[in-house]
Amino acid sequence: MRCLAVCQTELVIRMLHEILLPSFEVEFLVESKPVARRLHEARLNVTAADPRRTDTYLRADLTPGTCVVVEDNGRRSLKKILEAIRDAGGTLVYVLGVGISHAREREHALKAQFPELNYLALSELFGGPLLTEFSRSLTRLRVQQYQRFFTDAERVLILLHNEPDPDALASGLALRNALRRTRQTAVIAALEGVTRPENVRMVNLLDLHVEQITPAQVAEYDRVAMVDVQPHYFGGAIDRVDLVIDHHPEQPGYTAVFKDIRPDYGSTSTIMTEHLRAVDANISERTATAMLYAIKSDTLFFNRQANRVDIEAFSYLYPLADAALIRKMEGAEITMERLEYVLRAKQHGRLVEQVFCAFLGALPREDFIPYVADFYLQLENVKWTIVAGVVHDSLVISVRNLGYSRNAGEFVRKYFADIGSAGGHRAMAKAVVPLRAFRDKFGNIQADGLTERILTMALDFLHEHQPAGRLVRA
Ligand SMILES: [Mn+2]
Repeated sequence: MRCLAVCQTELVIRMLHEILLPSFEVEFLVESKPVARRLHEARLNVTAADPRRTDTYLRADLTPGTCVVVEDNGRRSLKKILEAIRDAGGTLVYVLGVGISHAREREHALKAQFPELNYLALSELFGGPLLTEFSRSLTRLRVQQYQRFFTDAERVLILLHNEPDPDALASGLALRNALRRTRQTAVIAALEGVTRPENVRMVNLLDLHVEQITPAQVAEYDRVAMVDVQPHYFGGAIDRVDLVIDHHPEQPGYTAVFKDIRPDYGSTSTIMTEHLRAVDANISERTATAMLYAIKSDTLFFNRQANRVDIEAFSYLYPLADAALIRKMEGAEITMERLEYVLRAKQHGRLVEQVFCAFLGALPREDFIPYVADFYLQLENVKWTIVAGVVHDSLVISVRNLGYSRNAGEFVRKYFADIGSAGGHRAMAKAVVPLRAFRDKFGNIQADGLTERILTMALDFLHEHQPAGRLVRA
């Protein structure tokens, strides 16, 4: 393809020459004769001519298929140049903003007159990769610091939250990799082990080991790290931690020697991918597979709370991972007993204004509740799901939405933060409330009235900021 570049700045010309040359036939058009001479001596294909004149382009054999790049350094003559190009039949026009502080306004002003042109700001083209590089150096510094801090420890503990999920398991594995340790020298553990079917399946397929320990045993380790969780989660049971890496909102009230908390990340595995990349660590197929699966499952395959960094980590890990194994792990989601609760929700649930609400009664395990909430969110006409059930003596409530309506975390905090634990993100949230506290606040509601009561709360909440009838619409 042919490319005609209308430029004034030597640096821009040399840069375009370097970038475009292998794939384009590039010709430069400059106004200044001395610049043209210098570039000509450097063996660039350059012509000196007046860029504001139509015949300049006619002489240059401009066709509609020629890609024209015009440097914009803020000079007034730009419009004259663009007019001349248009009059000579040029259609593929790219304006390259160099040192333009209000690039978007500039673009709007130009497009009013030349709707076809494309505007690219040099700062935007370079900004992304440059910032990524710089933040990678920052991350590298951080990782090297904690690597050093952990280096002389004999026994390291990597502590996960109870019932470790794929993200916790993968992050634990990744941290052990970053610390360059083995199963013997860095123990991955939790206070309560893995029981949910998909987590069990991941543990088996990837041959992971999660040790179950007591809070007292934490003292037996020289260094303690937590991933995918922060100390407040353990309710004071663990009073010392050296390193915390997590993507949940930062909690106050604890000190750690090193912290890397990034609540805008979709998973802790995304943070760990950046850590490993920053120090050029070798990522084994097993670790890559675990992390890829974790990013997929924590972001519901990018359906909730995912951003550019998660997608970036995903594409970095993808070639390193075993995709077939991931498909196998995912197959474990559906089990007969889970289907029982899906059916129960169908019988007792209500769907009003795209909000699905169901009370499942007493349950032997908590994981049925978020499972059912996720399940019904897949339905065509559902934008919010709120599923509750009683586990031991607590009411557990899972909230999901499609992420573009009101905040699920705000909903549970508004009604339940004063009587239990309540928190979460925009698109997913959870509350755990002792039954007695729930009854004290909301009255002695019987099982059949509970679905209705919670549904009313949800609709009240959603109506607060939006007129009725226009609820949660995409
Ligand atoms: Mn997570």
